[in-house]
Amino acid sequence: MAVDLAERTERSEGQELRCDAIVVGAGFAGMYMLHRLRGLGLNVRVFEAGSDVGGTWYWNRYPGARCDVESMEYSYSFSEELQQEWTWKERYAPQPEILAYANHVADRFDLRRDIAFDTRVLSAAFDEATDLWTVRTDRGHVARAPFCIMAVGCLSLPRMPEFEGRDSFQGRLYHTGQWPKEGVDFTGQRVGVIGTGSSAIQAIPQIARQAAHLYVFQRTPNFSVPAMNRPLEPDFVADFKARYPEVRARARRMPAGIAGMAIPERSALEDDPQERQRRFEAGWGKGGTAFTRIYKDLLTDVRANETAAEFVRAKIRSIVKDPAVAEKLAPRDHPIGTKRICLDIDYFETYNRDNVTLVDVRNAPIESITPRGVRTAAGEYALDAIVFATGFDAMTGPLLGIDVRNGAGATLADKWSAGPRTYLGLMTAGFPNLFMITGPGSPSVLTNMIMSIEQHVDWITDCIAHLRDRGVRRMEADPTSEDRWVEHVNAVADQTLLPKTASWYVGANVPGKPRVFMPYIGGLGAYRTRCDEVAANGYEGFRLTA
Ligand code: N01
Repeated sequence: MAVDLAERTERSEGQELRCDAIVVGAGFAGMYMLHRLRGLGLNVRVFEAGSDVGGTWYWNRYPGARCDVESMEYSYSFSEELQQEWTWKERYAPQPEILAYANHVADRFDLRRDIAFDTRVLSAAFDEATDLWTVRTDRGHVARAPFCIMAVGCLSLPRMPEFEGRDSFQGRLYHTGQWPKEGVDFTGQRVGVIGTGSSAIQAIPQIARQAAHLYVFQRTPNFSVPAMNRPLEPDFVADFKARYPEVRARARRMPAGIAGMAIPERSALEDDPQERQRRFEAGWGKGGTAFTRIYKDLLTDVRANETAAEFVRAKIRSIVKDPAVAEKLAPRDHPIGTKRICLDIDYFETYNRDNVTLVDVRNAPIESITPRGVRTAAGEYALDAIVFATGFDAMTGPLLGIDVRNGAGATLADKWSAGPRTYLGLMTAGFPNLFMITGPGSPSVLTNMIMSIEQHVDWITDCIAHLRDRGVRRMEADPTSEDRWVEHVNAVADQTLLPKTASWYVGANVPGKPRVFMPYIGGLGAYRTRCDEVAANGYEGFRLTA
């Protein structure tokens, strides 16, 4: 591997690029970063592993893929013209529509000319003598720039469990996060889906409609609430668009970066059971992730949480006709909302179909993949296709998948061996001029990602302008500020029920990954205020070297 890279790098000596900033990734973060840095007059180079823009929405093309933040809010706010000219069709946009939007943005702002597609960044190394980052790609590019910005996404490194015999399977294997561009036709096939996270819960009802038979291999049942998706009425869209300036201003200050998500004031324990039932019914009927925000203490008090959890379990029992299947689908191992709550369209209803079988792989685990299908402790299931809906090495995975080294040759992987350490999720001490967009320690995955992305990109752009105007060559996080921030991130998380649950938020889904609650749960509004204060105080907590 190393020899191969060295050869390719040598061959590409002539292609060495010198620019002002390198951006890794052309999803929503990389695209907006490019646009903003161009605005500063910088010469920017973006490297993207996919063949086109879109990031998450480029790769996750599985049937049923849809965003769980409402479309009117899950879109860029930086351009009034853009938000007026684009018209979302449904409450929750499906993946093809979001990808079309990403393409529209790329065309409208002429982004592609600075993006190298089909190009994976392999390494990034800082040189103390020149204050330059050198980035190498799998296509032999060697690019140097004073700034390197990681826009690699939080859920972009798919995770495939190492089942014995995986390569022996004679049928087709898919991962939801690397879905074939041309789509997949499951008509007449026996299909197995491994996993019951957000991706599976969206894909299962769609696959069940096509397949001859669908086997769902479930290890842990998940809480899901109905999306209550619907087409958007033209009047609603027009009114929303007219109010965009105030909606966006509110969203920027809200904890989840969503204007329409109210901050609850009541405790679930203040209401009697009838009133709670009424409120949960109303939330269920409305649909959406706001279900866990019906009461202020659902994510902080186990007893309050249990009232919502039991409401959902009762719903599952009322939807799923076979009581034994309903019981298996009812989550009991974690408080509701401490794993990312799922939104579905007919998920539980799907288990009433004759061609769907729920296979419990908690009690009878998957032992191997065989040439014919999946073997569990209870027997073998013959399959034509297996869909891995097994998630991602979240947040740190995409960053550590790149060999990032500082001037002393120390790697980011070493620095983060006990878990990620950042200051504000924007930089990590010892790695100057390396920025992360929605990095660990920032609100990121707990918020409307596009709002969080815009906040980071705007902050980084202002920061780079500040450094340039003052002739600062090097900026890095101060280790003490970083320690304090990491403590703060943990302290805020510990006030909630989330860190105790074995979720991808804490790295529990990847064997051997350090157990650290990675995102910042203090809310986007409060976080934005902190970032703005830091900048206003001359980038307090960072070391700036002229
Ligand atoms: O992945 P996941 P995902 N044997 O990690 C199972 C976002 N997203 O792709 O819980 C058997 O949640 C695993 O079981 P267990 C969203 O933030 C958003 O679904 O470890 N099973 C679990 O059931 C989401 O949270 C949207 O016991 C195994 C599943 O695989 C995040 O992406 C849509 C296994 C993985 O679930 C990730 O979601 C989709 C094994 N060895 C995704 N290994 C929307 O916006 C893993 N599993 C709507």
